[in-house]
Amino acid sequence: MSRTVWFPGHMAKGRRELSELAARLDLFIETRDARAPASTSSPDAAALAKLKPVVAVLAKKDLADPEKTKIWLKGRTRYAFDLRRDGLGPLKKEMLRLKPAHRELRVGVVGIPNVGKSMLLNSLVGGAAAKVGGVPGVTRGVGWYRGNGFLVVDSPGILDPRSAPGVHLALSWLGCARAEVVGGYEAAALGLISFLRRRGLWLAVAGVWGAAETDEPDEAVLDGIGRRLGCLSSGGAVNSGLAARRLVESFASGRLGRVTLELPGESIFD
Ligand SMILES: Nc1nc2c(ncn2[C@@H]2O[C@H](COP(=O)(O)OP(=O)(O)OP(=O)(O)O)[C@@H](O)[C@H]2O)c(=O)[nH]1
Ligand SMILES: [Mg+2]
Repeated sequence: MSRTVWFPGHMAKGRRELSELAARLDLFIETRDARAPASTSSPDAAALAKLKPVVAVLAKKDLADPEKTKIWLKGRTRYAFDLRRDGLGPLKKEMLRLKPAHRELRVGVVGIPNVGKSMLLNSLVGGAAAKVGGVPGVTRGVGWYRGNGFLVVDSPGILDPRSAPGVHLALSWLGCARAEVVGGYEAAALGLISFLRRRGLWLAVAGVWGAAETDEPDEAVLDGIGRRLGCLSSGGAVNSGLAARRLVESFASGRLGRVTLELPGESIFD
């Protein structure tokens, strides 16, 4: 079994707590990243779905390709939100139609790290109740919050330590897994450059930085980016580690444009 170097104790504990909590909840909301709705699905969703209904929600819609999001919404996924701007009206309506087992409806928000679980929870309860942050691993344990007519449980992002290394590579481009899980920023950046070039998306992304069409190897492309961005060591050579970090972090935060990595039935690593 391949294990990532990043499956900290809080993930193992969160996983145990969630399955124990399931008996006290009416519904799970599984948050995913709209840029890769299949690869960012929760490793626990199938097991939780045997216990309680699970509704999948795509967050970060504003960072995804709008045409591709439309395709995803034609399938089983019904909700996509820019959690920084959109209200959650239709989702709340669906929740409140359910008959709660207790006095109030109890909902658990689950998903992998950094997909927007805490932000979705804050939007549901209407306030900055749960801590939100741009790096994976912000929420460390389960916590209950009160909304208008329901209780919501926030939970820590959980990765599957047994996922194929390729899955973690793609997650590192979206900020859902730390770069060190896949061997550092250079490995993450070279994987990203290779993927985007294979899919004909590289210029759409790196064009913002003035990148041009080339048949050079990926390492030389990263070098070119480093030079353009002024990521230089004291001797004037390109600091490729720094360039790699700038590329991965800029892509993850959406500063390089709206890109969706996969369509239904398609694998990032085909
Ligand atoms: N652009 C954009 N950013 C979002 C959206 N939803 C969340 N974010 C950002 O994504 C980052 C992660 O959000 P969180 O709500 O902390 O994510 P989480 O899933 O709770 O993360 P962990 O607790 O670390 O597992 C933050 O920087 C948010 O501002 C969205 O719809 N659009
Ligand atoms: Mg959180």
